[in-house]
Amino acid sequence: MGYETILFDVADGVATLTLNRPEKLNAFNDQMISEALDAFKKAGRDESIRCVVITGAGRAFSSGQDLGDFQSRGEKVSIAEHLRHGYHRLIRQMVALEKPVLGAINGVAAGAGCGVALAADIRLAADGASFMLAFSRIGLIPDSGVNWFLPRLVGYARAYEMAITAERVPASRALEWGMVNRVVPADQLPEIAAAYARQLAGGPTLAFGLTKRAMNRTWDMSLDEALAYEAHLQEVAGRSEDNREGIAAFLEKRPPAFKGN
Ligand code: LHQ
Repeated sequence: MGYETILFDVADGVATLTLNRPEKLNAFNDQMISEALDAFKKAGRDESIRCVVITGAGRAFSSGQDLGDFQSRGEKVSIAEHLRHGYHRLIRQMVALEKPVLGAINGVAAGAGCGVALAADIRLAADGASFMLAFSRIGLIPDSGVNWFLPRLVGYARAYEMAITAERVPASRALEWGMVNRVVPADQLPEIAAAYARQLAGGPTLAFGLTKRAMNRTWDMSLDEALAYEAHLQEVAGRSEDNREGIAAFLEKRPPAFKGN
């Protein structure tokens, strides 16, 4: 599939997906959603890809749904159907991908763009970036996973306030609240994100993926269920080549050479 609304670049074990409609602040139209979905599928199938970076071209990460595009479809369109067919598949794909997904949040992440940013596993933000639940400004509720991700990250009161005020939360506050892992100078974000992603791509990818699965699935389990589930996944990780390599490297006092399996 040739892409027109995203860039997809693979190098050094890292796939970088750049949302690329900068004149619309990378608002999502159907084509962009389906191209991003295709790119994440590729990242899942290609074993040489061991980390994915998602970022935006220009001054925004993403302004969410392309409102002009959506309005042009007329009154009869079902938002629920649009969500199920598009954003839900993309967000599930990001969470189901058993490789680290690093959000390099270069600018404003609004509406569904905020949902996509929050679906990444780790977020690095440019110092000028911001998060905005723009939905209530147009009389909608948060969607694209925001109701699930955001209260878990920042707590209910902050999440609800962000939703009903639609205020822009700057990167510094997002850091204080735990929405982002790190804030870096805007002009250094691409290099810092790329270096971090390369480091992650050199890690024990199978264990990173199983950790993602463990943390996502145990969230609403009882402690007993969670202990049983992590023991089951640890059995798998414990049979990996990377586990053998990690132990050997430790005993031989050398850096490990993980292959990802
Ligand atoms: C845009 C957009 C945009 C089109 C900037 N669309 N053109 C799911 C399912 C179905 C229906 C509805 O929604 C959803 C989920 C959602 O995502 S709902 C939330 C949708 N997003 C918004 O409501 C955010 C709309 N954008 C904004 O509020 C502002 O653009 C922000 C605060 C993000 C940035 O403000 P500024 O930095 O002042 O930029 P700007 O507003 O001047 O935008 C630059 C251009 O981008 C401008 O076009 P123009 O031709 O005038 O230069 C905007 O019209 C265009 N643009 N967002 N979502």
